[in-house]
Amino acid sequence: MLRGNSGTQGDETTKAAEVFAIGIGECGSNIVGSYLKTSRDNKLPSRVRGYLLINTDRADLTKVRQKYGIPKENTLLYGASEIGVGGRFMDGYNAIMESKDIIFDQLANLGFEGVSGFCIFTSLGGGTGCGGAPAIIELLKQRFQEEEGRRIFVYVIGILPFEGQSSEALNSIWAVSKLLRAQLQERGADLTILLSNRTMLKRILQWRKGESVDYLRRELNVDIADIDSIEQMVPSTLDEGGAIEARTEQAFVELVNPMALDVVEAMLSPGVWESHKDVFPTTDLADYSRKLDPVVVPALYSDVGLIPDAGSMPRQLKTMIDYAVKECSYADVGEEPNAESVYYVLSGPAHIAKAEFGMHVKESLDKFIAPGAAITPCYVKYNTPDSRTDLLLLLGLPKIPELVTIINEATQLVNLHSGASPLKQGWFMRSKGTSRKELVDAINDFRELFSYYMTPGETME
Ligand SMILES: Nc1nc2c(ncn2[C@@H]2O[C@H](COP(=O)(O)OP(=O)(O)OP(=O)(O)O)[C@@H](O)[C@H]2O)c(=O)[nH]1
Ligand SMILES: [Mg+2]
Repeated sequence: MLRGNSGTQGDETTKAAEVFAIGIGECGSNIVGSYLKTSRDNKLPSRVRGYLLINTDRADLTKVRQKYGIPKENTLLYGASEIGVGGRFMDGYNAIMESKDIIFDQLANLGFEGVSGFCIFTSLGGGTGCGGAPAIIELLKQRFQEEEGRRIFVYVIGILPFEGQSSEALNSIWAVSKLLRAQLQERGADLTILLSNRTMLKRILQWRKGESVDYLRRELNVDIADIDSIEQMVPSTLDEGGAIEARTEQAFVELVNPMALDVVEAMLSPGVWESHKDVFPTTDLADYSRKLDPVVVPALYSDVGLIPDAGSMPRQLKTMIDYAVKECSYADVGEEPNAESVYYVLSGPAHIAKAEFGMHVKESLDKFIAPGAAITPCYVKYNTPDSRTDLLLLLGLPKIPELVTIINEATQLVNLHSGASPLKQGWFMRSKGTSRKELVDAINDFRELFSYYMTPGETME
Protein backbone atom coordinates (compact mmCIF):
# COMPACT_ATOMS: atom_id res chain seq x y z
CA MET A 1 0.00 0.00 0.00
CA LEU A 2 2.66 2.40 1.09
CA ARG A 3 4.79 1.47 -1.84
CA GLY A 4 1.81 1.91 -4.15
CA ASN A 5 1.29 5.44 -2.89
CA SER A 6 4.83 6.55 -3.26
CA GLY A 7 4.87 4.93 -6.68
CA THR A 8 2.00 7.15 -7.77
CA GLN A 9 3.75 10.17 -6.47
CA GLY A 10 6.92 9.17 -8.27
CA ASP A 11 5.09 8.78 -11.56
CA GLU A 12 3.45 12.14 -11.17
CA THR A 13 6.80 13.74 -10.54
CA THR A 14 8.47 12.26 -13.56
CA LYS A 15 5.57 13.01 -15.88
CA ALA A 16 5.37 16.66 -15.02
CA ALA A 17 7.76 19.28 -16.29
CA GLU A 18 10.91 19.91 -14.32
CA VAL A 19 12.56 23.28 -14.46
CA PHE A 20 15.93 24.79 -13.75
CA ALA A 21 16.22 28.27 -12.21
CA ILE A 22 18.93 30.75 -13.16
CA GLY A 23 19.43 34.04 -11.33
CA ILE A 24 21.56 36.46 -13.30
CA GLY A 25 23.07 39.71 -12.03
CA GLU A 26 22.45 41.20 -8.62
CA CYS A 27 18.67 41.38 -8.69
CA GLY A 28 18.20 37.95 -10.26
CA SER A 29 20.54 36.36 -7.72
CA ASN A 30 18.81 38.09 -4.82
CA ILE A 31 15.39 36.92 -5.88
CA VAL A 32 16.43 33.28 -6.23
CA GLY A 33 18.54 33.52 -3.06
CA SER A 34 15.78 34.97 -0.95
CA TYR A 35 13.37 32.42 -2.36
CA LEU A 36 15.61 29.63 -1.10
CA LYS A 37 16.06 31.25 2.24
CA THR A 38 12.34 31.71 2.88
CA SER A 39 11.13 28.45 1.35
CA ARG A 40 10.32 25.45 3.46
CA ASP A 41 13.50 23.65 4.62
CA ASN A 42 15.59 25.92 2.40
CA LYS A 43 14.58 23.72 -0.48
CA LEU A 44 13.29 24.30 -3.96
CA PRO A 45 9.79 23.13 -4.82
CA SER A 46 9.75 19.59 -6.16
CA ARG A 47 9.44 20.68 -9.79
CA VAL A 48 12.60 22.76 -9.67
CA ARG A 49 15.54 20.49 -10.30
CA GLY A 50 18.33 22.90 -9.57
CA TYR A 51 19.51 26.47 -9.65
CA LEU A 52 22.53 28.56 -10.54
CA LEU A 53 23.30 32.16 -9.64
CA ILE A 54 25.64 33.91 -12.03
CA ASN A 55 27.20 37.35 -12.03
CA THR A 56 30.05 39.32 -13.57
CA ASP A 57 30.60 41.00 -10.21
CA ARG A 58 32.68 39.06 -7.71
CA ALA A 59 31.74 41.13 -4.67
CA ASP A 60 28.01 40.86 -5.37
CA LEU A 61 28.24 37.13 -5.83
CA THR A 62 30.09 36.70 -2.55
CA LYS A 63 27.50 38.88 -0.83
CA VAL A 64 24.65 36.79 -2.18
CA ARG A 65 26.34 33.56 -1.08
CA GLN A 66 26.77 34.82 2.44
CA LYS A 67 23.42 36.50 2.75
CA TYR A 68 21.36 33.52 1.63
CA GLY A 69 23.71 30.67 2.51
CA ILE A 70 24.18 29.54 -1.10
CA PRO A 71 26.73 26.74 -1.73
CA LYS A 72 29.66 27.74 -3.92
CA GLU A 73 28.82 25.21 -6.62
CA ASN A 74 25.49 26.96 -7.17
CA THR A 75 27.20 30.20 -8.14
CA LEU A 76 29.40 31.23 -11.03
CA LEU A 77 31.54 34.29 -11.68
CA TYR A 78 32.13 34.88 -15.39
CA GLY A 79 33.26 37.64 -17.75
CA ALA A 80 36.45 39.63 -17.78
CA SER A 81 35.79 42.46 -15.35
CA GLU A 82 34.92 40.94 -11.94
CA ILE A 83 33.24 44.24 -11.08
CA GLY A 84 30.04 43.99 -13.07
CA VAL A 85 29.30 45.85 -16.27
CA GLY A 86 27.75 48.96 -14.71
CA GLY A 87 24.58 48.97 -16.76
CA ARG A 88 26.43 48.53 -20.06
CA PHE A 89 24.13 45.76 -21.20
CA MET A 90 25.96 44.92 -24.41
CA ASP A 91 28.91 43.90 -22.25
CA GLY A 92 26.49 41.76 -20.28
CA TYR A 93 25.34 40.15 -23.50
CA ASN A 94 28.86 39.51 -24.78
CA ALA A 95 30.11 38.20 -21.44
CA ILE A 96 27.59 35.35 -21.61
CA MET A 97 28.45 34.53 -25.20
CA GLU A 98 32.15 34.44 -24.37
CA SER A 99 31.64 32.27 -21.29
CA LYS A 100 29.34 29.76 -22.91
CA ASP A 101 31.52 26.75 -22.13
CA ILE A 102 32.06 27.37 -18.42
CA ILE A 103 28.37 28.22 -17.93
CA PHE A 104 27.19 25.05 -19.65
CA ASP A 105 29.75 22.92 -17.79
CA GLN A 106 28.47 24.17 -14.49
CA LEU A 107 24.83 23.73 -15.52
CA ALA A 108 25.66 20.16 -16.52
CA ASN A 109 27.28 19.52 -13.12
CA LEU A 110 24.09 20.71 -11.49
CA GLY A 111 22.00 18.33 -13.58
CA PHE A 112 20.29 20.55 -16.15
CA GLU A 113 20.12 17.87 -18.85
CA GLY A 114 16.64 16.62 -19.46
CA VAL A 115 14.72 19.44 -17.80
CA SER A 116 11.68 20.74 -19.66
CA GLY A 117 12.31 24.39 -19.07
CA PHE A 118 14.20 27.23 -17.49
CA CYS A 119 13.17 30.19 -15.38
CA ILE A 120 15.54 33.10 -15.66
CA PHE A 121 15.38 35.77 -12.96
CA THR A 122 16.82 39.19 -13.69
CA SER A 123 16.35 42.90 -13.42
CA LEU A 124 15.74 44.57 -16.76
CA GLY A 125 17.46 47.81 -15.79
CA GLY A 126 21.04 46.71 -15.01
CA GLY A 127 23.68 45.40 -17.38
CA THR A 128 24.72 41.89 -16.41
CA GLY A 129 21.20 40.48 -16.22
CA CYS A 130 19.51 42.74 -18.74
CA GLY A 131 22.07 41.97 -21.42
CA GLY A 132 22.87 38.46 -20.23
CA ALA A 133 19.33 37.09 -20.10
CA PRO A 134 18.64 37.31 -23.86
CA ALA A 135 22.10 35.85 -24.49
CA ILE A 136 21.70 32.84 -22.24
CA ILE A 137 18.28 32.14 -23.68
CA GLU A 138 19.69 32.12 -27.19
CA LEU A 139 22.32 29.64 -26.06
CA LEU A 140 19.81 27.38 -24.27
CA LYS A 141 17.46 27.34 -27.24
CA GLN A 142 20.34 26.62 -29.59
CA ARG A 143 21.58 23.79 -27.46
CA PHE A 144 18.28 22.03 -26.82
CA GLN A 145 16.11 22.92 -29.78
CA GLU A 146 18.56 23.23 -32.61
CA GLU A 147 21.20 20.70 -31.56
CA GLU A 148 19.08 18.12 -29.72
CA GLY A 149 15.79 18.74 -31.50
CA ARG A 150 13.95 18.94 -28.18
CA ARG A 151 11.58 21.79 -27.35
CA ILE A 152 12.15 23.54 -24.06
CA PHE A 153 10.32 26.48 -22.56
CA VAL A 154 12.11 29.46 -21.14
CA TYR A 155 10.44 31.98 -18.85
CA VAL A 156 12.00 35.25 -17.85
CA ILE A 157 10.94 36.90 -14.64
CA GLY A 158 12.06 40.43 -15.38
CA ILE A 159 12.01 43.31 -12.92
CA LEU A 160 11.18 46.75 -14.28
CA PRO A 161 12.90 49.71 -12.59
CA PHE A 162 11.69 52.14 -9.97
CA GLU A 163 10.45 55.51 -11.06
CA GLY A 164 12.98 58.06 -12.23
CA GLN A 165 15.64 55.57 -13.32
CA SER A 166 15.78 56.77 -16.91
CA SER A 167 18.95 54.96 -17.85
CA GLU A 168 17.36 51.75 -16.61
CA ALA A 169 14.15 52.48 -18.48
CA LEU A 170 16.20 52.47 -21.68
CA ASN A 171 17.85 49.16 -20.78
CA SER A 172 14.48 47.60 -20.00
CA ILE A 173 13.07 48.57 -23.36
CA TRP A 174 16.08 47.16 -25.15
CA ALA A 175 15.84 43.86 -23.24
CA VAL A 176 12.14 43.25 -23.81
CA SER A 177 12.39 44.17 -27.48
CA LYS A 178 15.40 41.88 -27.84
CA LEU A 179 13.56 38.97 -26.20
CA LEU A 180 10.52 39.42 -28.40
CA ARG A 181 12.51 39.78 -31.60
CA ALA A 182 14.55 36.69 -30.77
CA GLN A 183 11.31 34.81 -30.30
CA LEU A 184 10.54 35.29 -33.98
CA GLN A 185 13.58 33.09 -34.63
CA GLU A 186 12.59 30.63 -31.87
CA ARG A 187 15.49 31.88 -29.79
CA GLY A 188 13.69 34.10 -27.32
CA ALA A 189 11.75 33.70 -24.11
CA ASP A 190 8.45 31.86 -24.33
CA LEU A 191 7.10 34.11 -21.62
CA THR A 192 8.43 37.36 -20.27
CA ILE A 193 6.79 37.92 -16.92
CA LEU A 194 7.00 41.55 -15.90
CA LEU A 195 7.16 42.60 -12.27
CA SER A 196 7.65 46.28 -11.70
CA ASN A 197 9.58 47.69 -8.79
CA ARG A 198 7.61 50.92 -8.93
CA THR A 199 4.26 49.13 -8.79
CA MET A 200 5.34 46.64 -6.13
CA LEU A 201 6.59 49.52 -4.00
CA LYS A 202 3.32 51.37 -4.46
CA ARG A 203 1.32 48.28 -3.43
CA ILE A 204 3.46 47.55 -0.38
CA LEU A 205 3.17 51.13 0.79
CA GLN A 206 -0.61 50.96 0.43
CA TRP A 207 -1.09 47.60 2.09
CA ARG A 208 1.42 47.74 4.88
CA LYS A 209 1.44 51.40 5.52
CA GLY A 210 2.49 51.44 9.17
CA GLU A 211 5.01 48.64 8.80
CA SER A 212 6.61 50.24 5.74
CA VAL A 213 6.86 53.65 7.37
CA ASP A 214 8.56 52.11 10.42
CA TYR A 215 10.90 50.06 8.30
CA LEU A 216 12.01 52.93 6.08
CA ARG A 217 12.33 55.28 9.02
CA ARG A 218 14.67 52.80 10.69
CA GLU A 219 16.64 51.85 7.58
CA LEU A 220 17.11 55.32 6.24
CA ASN A 221 17.20 57.12 9.53
CA VAL A 222 14.90 59.80 8.24
CA ASP A 223 11.79 61.22 9.73
CA ILE A 224 8.92 60.04 7.63
CA ALA A 225 5.75 61.64 8.82
CA ASP A 226 3.28 59.68 6.75
CA ILE A 227 2.72 57.63 3.66
CA ASP A 228 2.58 60.64 1.34
CA SER A 229 6.05 61.66 2.28
CA ILE A 230 7.37 58.21 1.30
CA GLU A 231 5.74 58.54 -2.07
CA GLN A 232 7.53 61.86 -2.41
CA MET A 233 10.80 60.19 -1.49
CA VAL A 234 11.32 58.59 -4.87
CA PRO A 235 11.68 61.89 -6.73
CA SER A 236 13.41 63.61 -3.83
CA THR A 237 16.10 60.97 -3.54
CA LEU A 238 17.07 61.33 -7.17
CA ASP A 239 20.44 62.95 -7.57
CA GLU A 240 21.30 65.20 -10.48
CA GLY A 241 22.07 62.27 -12.73
CA GLY A 242 18.59 60.91 -12.07
CA ALA A 243 19.68 57.96 -9.96
CA ILE A 244 17.97 57.02 -6.72
CA GLU A 245 20.32 57.23 -3.81
CA ALA A 246 21.81 53.74 -3.30
CA ARG A 247 20.74 53.44 0.31
CA THR A 248 17.13 54.26 -0.49
CA GLU A 249 17.13 51.87 -3.41
CA GLN A 250 18.43 49.08 -1.18
CA ALA A 251 15.67 49.72 1.34
CA PHE A 252 13.03 49.71 -1.40
CA VAL A 253 14.40 46.47 -2.81
CA GLU A 254 14.19 44.74 0.57
CA LEU A 255 10.59 45.87 0.84
CA VAL A 256 9.50 44.56 -2.56
CA ASN A 257 11.40 41.27 -2.82
CA PRO A 258 9.00 39.27 -0.63
CA MET A 259 6.21 40.35 -2.96
CA ALA A 260 8.14 39.11 -5.98
CA LEU A 261 8.64 35.75 -4.27
CA ASP A 262 4.92 35.34 -3.57
CA VAL A 263 4.08 35.44 -7.24
CA VAL A 264 6.78 32.96 -8.18
CA GLU A 265 5.49 30.60 -5.51
CA ALA A 266 1.92 31.02 -6.76
CA MET A 267 2.92 30.24 -10.35
CA LEU A 268 4.76 27.09 -9.33
CA SER A 269 2.09 25.92 -6.92
CA PRO A 270 -0.28 23.97 -9.24
CA GLY A 271 2.62 21.80 -10.42
CA VAL A 272 3.94 20.99 -6.98
CA TRP A 273 2.72 17.71 -5.57
CA GLU A 274 1.14 17.82 -2.11
CA SER A 275 -0.77 14.98 -0.46
CA HIS A 276 -3.80 17.02 0.51
CA LYS A 277 -4.55 18.82 -2.69
CA ASP A 278 -6.11 18.22 -6.11
CA VAL A 279 -5.43 20.26 -9.20
CA PHE A 280 -7.95 20.50 -12.01
CA PRO A 281 -7.13 20.44 -14.83
CA THR A 282 -3.61 19.15 -14.24
CA THR A 283 -1.38 22.15 -14.72
CA ASP A 284 2.29 22.78 -14.58
CA LEU A 285 4.64 25.57 -15.40
CA ALA A 286 4.97 24.54 -19.05
CA ASP A 287 1.24 25.10 -19.65
CA TYR A 288 1.37 28.83 -19.08
CA SER A 289 3.35 29.50 -22.22
CA ARG A 290 1.04 27.36 -24.34
CA LYS A 291 -1.98 29.43 -23.39
CA LEU A 292 -0.63 32.93 -22.94
CA ASP A 293 0.81 35.70 -25.07
CA PRO A 294 4.56 36.25 -24.73
CA VAL A 295 4.47 39.21 -22.34
CA VAL A 296 2.62 38.59 -19.10
CA VAL A 297 1.74 40.65 -16.06
CA PRO A 298 0.67 38.66 -12.99
CA ALA A 299 -1.80 39.77 -10.34
CA LEU A 300 -2.02 37.95 -7.04
CA TYR A 301 -4.86 38.40 -4.58
CA SER A 302 -3.96 36.44 -1.44
CA ASP A 303 -6.28 35.45 1.33
CA VAL A 304 -9.49 36.34 -0.47
CA GLY A 305 -12.46 36.48 1.87
CA LEU A 306 -14.98 34.50 -0.16
CA ILE A 307 -17.91 33.15 1.85
CA PRO A 308 -20.35 31.13 -0.26
CA ASP A 309 -23.09 31.26 2.41
CA ALA A 310 -22.96 35.00 2.78
CA GLY A 311 -24.80 36.36 -0.21
CA SER A 312 -24.47 36.19 -3.95
CA MET A 313 -21.43 34.23 -5.07
CA PRO A 314 -21.35 35.79 -8.59
CA ARG A 315 -21.16 39.21 -6.97
CA GLN A 316 -18.40 38.15 -4.58
CA LEU A 317 -16.41 36.67 -7.44
CA LYS A 318 -16.81 39.85 -9.44
CA THR A 319 -15.55 41.94 -6.54
CA MET A 320 -12.60 39.55 -6.24
CA ILE A 321 -11.66 39.84 -9.92
CA ASP A 322 -12.05 43.64 -9.93
CA TYR A 323 -9.82 43.97 -6.92
CA ALA A 324 -7.22 41.54 -8.26
CA VAL A 325 -6.86 43.31 -11.61
CA LYS A 326 -6.90 46.88 -10.33
CA GLU A 327 -5.10 46.57 -7.00
CA CYS A 328 -2.96 43.43 -7.09
CA SER A 329 -1.17 43.45 -10.45
CA TYR A 330 2.62 43.42 -10.40
CA ALA A 331 2.89 46.08 -13.06
CA ASP A 332 0.09 48.59 -13.08
CA VAL A 333 -2.41 47.60 -15.78
CA GLY A 334 -4.87 50.38 -15.01
CA GLU A 335 -8.63 49.98 -15.32
CA GLU A 336 -8.79 48.56 -18.83
CA PRO A 337 -5.92 46.17 -19.45
CA ASN A 338 -7.64 44.70 -22.51
CA ALA A 339 -5.53 41.56 -22.10
CA GLU A 340 -5.30 39.24 -25.10
CA SER A 341 -5.20 36.07 -22.97
CA VAL A 342 -5.73 35.18 -19.31
CA TYR A 343 -4.76 32.26 -17.14
CA TYR A 344 -6.22 32.05 -13.68
CA VAL A 345 -5.43 29.81 -10.74
CA LEU A 346 -8.03 29.75 -7.99
CA SER A 347 -6.79 27.89 -4.92
CA GLY A 348 -8.62 27.24 -1.72
CA PRO A 349 -10.87 24.85 0.18
CA ALA A 350 -13.11 22.46 -1.75
CA HIS A 351 -16.24 24.59 -1.51
CA ILE A 352 -14.49 27.54 -3.16
CA ALA A 353 -11.91 26.26 -5.65
CA LYS A 354 -14.43 24.59 -7.89
CA ALA A 355 -15.05 24.61 -11.61
CA GLU A 356 -18.72 25.54 -11.16
CA PHE A 357 -17.63 29.08 -10.44
CA GLY A 358 -15.78 29.27 -13.75
CA MET A 359 -18.72 30.80 -15.55
CA HIS A 360 -18.89 33.71 -13.11
CA VAL A 361 -15.16 34.24 -13.13
CA LYS A 362 -15.31 34.40 -16.91
CA GLU A 363 -18.11 36.95 -16.85
CA SER A 364 -16.20 39.06 -14.36
CA LEU A 365 -13.04 38.96 -16.47
CA ASP A 366 -14.92 40.05 -19.56
CA LYS A 367 -14.42 43.79 -19.15
CA PHE A 368 -10.67 43.37 -18.62
CA ILE A 369 -9.93 41.37 -21.76
CA ALA A 370 -9.99 41.96 -25.50
CA PRO A 371 -12.87 40.42 -27.47
CA GLY A 372 -12.03 36.81 -28.24
CA ALA A 373 -9.25 36.55 -25.66
CA ALA A 374 -8.72 33.02 -24.37
CA ILE A 375 -9.35 32.31 -20.68
CA THR A 376 -7.69 29.24 -19.15
CA PRO A 377 -8.76 28.14 -15.67
CA CYS A 378 -7.03 26.06 -13.05
CA TYR A 379 -8.46 25.06 -9.67
CA VAL A 380 -6.26 24.01 -6.80
CA LYS A 381 -8.43 22.35 -4.20
CA TYR A 382 -7.10 21.78 -0.70
CA ASN A 383 -8.73 19.06 1.34
CA THR A 384 -8.18 21.00 4.53
CA PRO A 385 -11.28 23.07 5.33
CA ASP A 386 -9.49 26.08 6.79
CA SER A 387 -7.09 26.58 3.89
CA ARG A 388 -6.62 30.06 2.51
CA THR A 389 -8.17 31.24 -0.76
CA ASP A 390 -5.79 32.78 -3.30
CA LEU A 391 -6.31 34.01 -6.82
CA LEU A 392 -3.49 34.26 -9.35
CA LEU A 393 -4.25 36.01 -12.63
CA LEU A 394 -1.80 36.00 -15.49
CA LEU A 395 -2.68 38.68 -18.02
CA GLY A 396 -1.22 38.13 -21.50
CA LEU A 397 -0.20 41.29 -23.38
CA PRO A 398 -2.20 43.72 -21.25
CA LYS A 399 -2.02 47.46 -21.58
CA ILE A 400 0.58 48.68 -19.12
CA PRO A 401 0.22 52.42 -18.58
CA GLU A 402 3.51 52.63 -16.70
CA LEU A 403 5.25 51.61 -19.90
CA VAL A 404 4.33 55.03 -21.21
CA THR A 405 6.38 56.57 -18.44
CA ILE A 406 9.20 54.15 -19.18
CA ILE A 407 9.06 54.94 -22.90
CA ASN A 408 9.07 58.66 -22.16
CA GLU A 409 11.96 58.40 -19.72
CA ALA A 410 13.95 56.41 -22.29
CA THR A 411 13.08 58.74 -25.15
CA GLN A 412 14.18 61.79 -23.17
CA LEU A 413 17.50 60.17 -22.42
CA VAL A 414 18.08 59.27 -26.06
CA ASN A 415 17.22 62.81 -27.12
CA LEU A 416 19.52 64.25 -24.50
CA HIS A 417 22.46 62.42 -26.01
CA SER A 418 21.57 62.93 -29.64
CA GLY A 419 23.14 65.50 -31.90
CA ALA A 420 25.10 65.88 -35.06
CA SER A 421 28.43 65.60 -33.33
CA PRO A 422 29.92 62.11 -33.10
CA LEU A 423 31.29 63.15 -29.71
CA LYS A 424 27.76 63.50 -28.46
CA GLN A 425 26.61 60.20 -29.90
CA GLY A 426 29.61 58.54 -28.32
CA TRP A 427 27.50 58.30 -25.17
CA PHE A 428 25.54 55.36 -26.53
CA MET A 429 28.60 53.25 -27.16
CA ARG A 430 30.27 54.35 -23.96
CA SER A 431 27.44 53.71 -21.54
CA LYS A 432 25.43 50.98 -23.27
CA GLY A 433 27.94 49.35 -25.58
CA THR A 434 25.69 49.76 -28.58
CA SER A 435 24.63 52.25 -31.23
CA ARG A 436 21.98 54.92 -30.92
CA LYS A 437 20.14 53.23 -33.77
CA GLU A 438 19.69 49.96 -31.90
CA LEU A 439 18.14 51.81 -28.98
CA VAL A 440 15.88 53.91 -31.18
CA ASP A 441 14.71 50.71 -32.92
CA ALA A 442 13.92 49.14 -29.55
CA ILE A 443 11.90 52.17 -28.48
CA ASN A 444 10.00 52.05 -31.75
CA ASP A 445 9.28 48.34 -31.21
CA PHE A 446 7.72 49.27 -27.92
CA ARG A 447 5.71 52.06 -29.42
CA GLU A 448 4.32 49.62 -31.95
CA LEU A 449 3.69 46.77 -29.57
CA PHE A 450 2.00 49.03 -27.08
CA SER A 451 0.75 51.37 -29.77
CA TYR A 452 -2.57 52.11 -28.10
CA TYR A 453 -0.80 54.68 -25.96
CA MET A 454 0.79 56.52 -28.82
CA THR A 455 -0.53 58.92 -31.38
CA PRO A 456 -0.17 57.45 -34.88
CA GLY A 457 3.07 58.05 -36.68
CA GLU A 458 4.92 58.91 -33.54
CA THR A 459 8.21 57.18 -34.17
CA MET A 460 11.74 58.30 -33.50
CA GLU A 461 14.22 58.97 -36.25
N1 LIG B 1 13.19 43.90 -6.85
C1 LIG B 1 14.53 43.97 -6.82
N2 LIG B 1 15.16 44.84 -7.62
C2 LIG B 1 16.51 44.88 -7.56
C3 LIG B 1 17.26 44.06 -6.69
N3 LIG B 1 18.58 44.34 -6.85
C4 LIG B 1 18.64 45.30 -7.79
N4 LIG B 1 17.39 45.63 -8.23
C5 LIG B 1 17.04 46.57 -9.30
O1 LIG B 1 17.74 46.13 -10.46
C6 LIG B 1 18.24 47.22 -11.20
C7 LIG B 1 19.75 47.14 -11.26
O2 LIG B 1 20.09 45.91 -11.77
P1 LIG B 1 21.13 44.90 -11.10
O3 LIG B 1 20.45 43.59 -11.01
O4 LIG B 1 21.70 45.48 -9.87
O5 LIG B 1 22.21 44.88 -12.26
P2 LIG B 1 23.14 43.71 -12.74
O6 LIG B 1 22.37 42.76 -13.58
O7 LIG B 1 23.88 43.15 -11.57
O8 LIG B 1 24.14 44.46 -13.74
P3 LIG B 1 25.40 45.40 -13.46
O9 LIG B 1 25.41 45.72 -12.01
O10 LIG B 1 25.14 46.56 -14.35
O11 LIG B 1 26.58 44.59 -13.87
C8 LIG B 1 17.73 48.43 -10.48
O12 LIG B 1 16.49 48.77 -11.10
C9 LIG B 1 17.51 47.96 -9.07
O13 LIG B 1 16.57 48.75 -8.41
C10 LIG B 1 16.55 43.14 -5.87
O14 LIG B 1 17.11 42.38 -5.08
N5 LIG B 1 15.20 43.14 -5.99
MG1 LIG C 1 25.63 44.07 -10.55
